[in-house]
Parts: sequence; C-alpha cells; structure tokens
Amino acid sequence: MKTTERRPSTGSGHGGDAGKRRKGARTSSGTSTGSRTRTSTSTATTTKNKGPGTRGPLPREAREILDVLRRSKAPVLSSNGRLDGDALGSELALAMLLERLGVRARVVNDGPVPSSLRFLPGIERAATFPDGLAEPADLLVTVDCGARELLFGVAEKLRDVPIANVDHHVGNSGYGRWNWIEPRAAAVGEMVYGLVEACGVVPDAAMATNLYVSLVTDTGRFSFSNTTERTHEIAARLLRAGVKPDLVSREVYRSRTPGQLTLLGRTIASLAIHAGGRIAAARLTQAMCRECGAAPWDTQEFVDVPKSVRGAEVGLLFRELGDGSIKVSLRSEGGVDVDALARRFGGGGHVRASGCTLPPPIEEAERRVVAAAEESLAAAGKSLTSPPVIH
Ligand SMILES: [Mn+2]
Repeated sequence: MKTTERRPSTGSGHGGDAGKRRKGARTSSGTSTGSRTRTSTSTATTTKNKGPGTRGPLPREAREILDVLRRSKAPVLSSNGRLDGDALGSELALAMLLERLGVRARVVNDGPVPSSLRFLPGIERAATFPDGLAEPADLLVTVDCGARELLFGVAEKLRDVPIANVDHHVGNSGYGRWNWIEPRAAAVGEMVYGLVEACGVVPDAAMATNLYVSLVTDTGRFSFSNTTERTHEIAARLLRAGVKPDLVSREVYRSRTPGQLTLLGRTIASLAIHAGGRIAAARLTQAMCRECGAAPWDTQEFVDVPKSVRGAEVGLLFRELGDGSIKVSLRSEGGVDVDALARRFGGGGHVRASGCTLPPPIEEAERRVVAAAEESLAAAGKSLTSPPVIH
C-alpha cells in the first residue's frame, strides 16, 4: 500500500477525535503486517484520482460486494453508532440503490440520529437499535465504520451474520468477510456513488441529496485536503440530479438554536494562547452547557475555534464530559505530530488530528497537555516565546 498520496482518513472516532477526515492521516498502519485490509488495486497503484465516481470498472472488491448485495435477501445496513452525515447519507443512498435493484434493505444503527440530519430523505427508515432487527438478516453491510465494535449492539446482535465492509478509514481493520476500503475516497458517499454509476442507475433527488450530504460533511464543506476534483465532479452530477445545496446547508449548518450559538460564543471567549502564539486552546465545560441550555452538536465546529487562530500550530479543545473527565481534541496545522502527543495521555488518532481523555479538573488537564505540546514544539526547534512568522 502506498503511503504517499493517501487521502486523509481516520480510524474510528471512538476514544479519539478520529471521526473527521483531516489532513495528514496516519500512514504507518498501512505498512503493518498481518491481516491488512486490502485497498483496491486501482487506487493503490495509481496516483491519479481514479476510483469510484469516475466512469470505469469498479475495483474487484467493490464488484464482489455488489454481487453479494444483489444476492442478499435480508441485508441490514449499519455504521458507527456515532452517526454523522457520511454514515447516514451513505446508508440511505445505498438502501435506495438496493431498492432500485430489487433488494429491500433495513438501516439500523446503535446511536441517535443527530438533529441536523433528520431532514435526510428516507431518514424514517433508519431504525435505532434494538429496533429493526426482529426479523433475521443474511448480510450486514457496514459503511463508514472503521472497527466492528463501533457498531455496538448491532454487532452483538448480528454476530453470526457475514459482514460486507465498505469504508474509507485508513485504519480499518478489515473485519468483514468482504472488505472494500478506499482510503483515498473523501467520503464513503463517493464509493456508494461509484456503485450507483456502475449499476447504471440515475440517482433521483432523494438519493443524490443523501450522497451530497455525505460529501459536504466529510470534506468540511469541500474545504479539507481530502477534497478532490472527483469530489467536485460527483457533487456536480448530484446537483444535476436535483440536490438543493442551499437547503442542505441550511439544515446541516444553519439550524442552530440561540443557546447553541451562545455556547459557541462562550467557547470562543475561552480562547487561550500559549507558546508565543503557536498553541491555541479553548474550553467547553458542563457549566457552560447548562448556562446556555445547549449541548455541543458537533465537536468539529468547536475544534475549529482554536484551529482558526492565525499562526497557531497546535489547536486544542478541552471538553468536560458528563462524567467529569476531560476529552481533549488535538489538531495540528504545522509539523507537530498530535498523534504522538495524544498517545502520551493514552489517546491517539492521526498526525494532524487526534484525541485523548484526561482526569479532571479541566485546568490541570489543560496545563499538562499544553506543557506536552510545548515540549513537542521545542523538540522541533520552535521558539516558545517569539511569535510565529505570519505572512
Ligand atoms: Mn466518512
């Protein structure tokens, strides 16, 4: 597996902040030995942006999975219980594709549907575990799920059902009987789009909207480094199929309550700058949530606060969880390896995006992680007092 040119991708979002596609995903896992997940040869052997979404033959793994899907009588589609736009959008679009092929699929997840995604066409068919599993299943199709245990109850309940694993996380363990892993895909929605095209199906507006939400959320509104020409090409075709980008944007990004925005404002106000401007840290406490009558809806939007400080090479979000522990989200905009940094505290993730959890109080957690980040900067020869050069 080549480690250059790899699209950012992450492991599961569980325990780390790895649920977001970020720049510079950890690549070392691709060279480990043992039961490595195969990536499709079409993407592993070319540096061009070929792959699902461009016309052309599907990789062998994808064709196998398509065959398995077509033959299945009672497939269940599922994803990481921490549902996001890619997970749900890909599931619903795949369910719609299967319907067009004459296969009735169920969608079952062990996690709630975020309020910002309740507008997705067909969302009423997404059941929440343990609903939806009364009837037997003959195939479990997982999308956007880096590890089997992230299926939570669904994995337990369907433990004897063969798995077809469709994912773009570079750290995917290949837990399926069939595995189609495309680390270069910006979103699993790109992969599902490849299946749609290979089947000669023209997406309707409902299917296209689900796929578009998958792309727009996993690329940070087409802004992360995983955004490719192909992402935009697919998006263009989805618009042609009837997607209303303004409606999607309003539902996903412009539907905050005043309390939620106040909470974001409080987080911005908490910003602290360290190491001459190279480290930015923000806080999100339970008291702030109580006072604003809101809960964080998407960690990403809060991590963007310290990450947006010009010149900051390390962005840190300290979030007090309900049990009092402190969840730290680490982002690197420079040369600091925040995977290594998070590992010092029992966490991990990727070179540019990682997470770890520390005991309370939040002040002590912040002091320890900032000190470790300063050590990393010093080790990289960076000054901790003079401001970074800003052009
Ligand atoms: Mn994804």
